[in-house]
Amino acid sequence: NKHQSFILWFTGLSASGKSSVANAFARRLFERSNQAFVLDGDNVRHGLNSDLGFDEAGRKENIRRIGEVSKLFIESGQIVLTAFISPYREDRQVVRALVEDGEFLEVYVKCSVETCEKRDPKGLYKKARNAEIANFTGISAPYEEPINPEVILDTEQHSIEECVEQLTNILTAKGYI
Ligand code: GGZ
Repeated sequence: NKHQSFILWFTGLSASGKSSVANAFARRLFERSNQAFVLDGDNVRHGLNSDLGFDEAGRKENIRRIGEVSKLFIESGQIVLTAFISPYREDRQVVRALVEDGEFLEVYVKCSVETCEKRDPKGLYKKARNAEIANFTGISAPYEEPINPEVILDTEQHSIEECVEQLTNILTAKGYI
């Protein structure tokens, strides 16, 4: 394998399916005896980064810390999967620059705002529309699409299982797994 440890950096809107695909793929890696760990809102936004909000500065610092933590995971020999909106291109680029060439794979979990809003599993889009939540990505805060991501997974057209299959095939073809 080219790389034993690397970051799969999932980026996309709220409710696009980042965490679902990342967790399903981590299970697949586990079955193949690969060491993998998922960082997402549940274990980072509520802990390490509980002091940060959702304005531009808060998101920037959120992503910076996650990048540094991911780098530590790489050093410990793991595959790290991160599932954060990470709406700013520049912030994702900062993380890419933090690790060795080829150790950062950007995975764009693609889904239109319209579909994410229809899914609205936590009712957050509704709250954002009613201005009960400010700076909500896709409604009242920007999302900058990746320009040249290593992987694009379209959760509007494909199921979570199909996306896991695609990701497996792409990483196998690239020699990562
Ligand atoms: C976007 C928000 C916001 C605002 C709370 N904008 O669907 P979720 O609930 O589980 O995922 C969203 C999560 C986004 O946190 P991230 O750390 O991924 O964001 S970033 O990378 O931009 O720092 C959503 C919830 O937190 N949430 N307020 N205003 N999402």
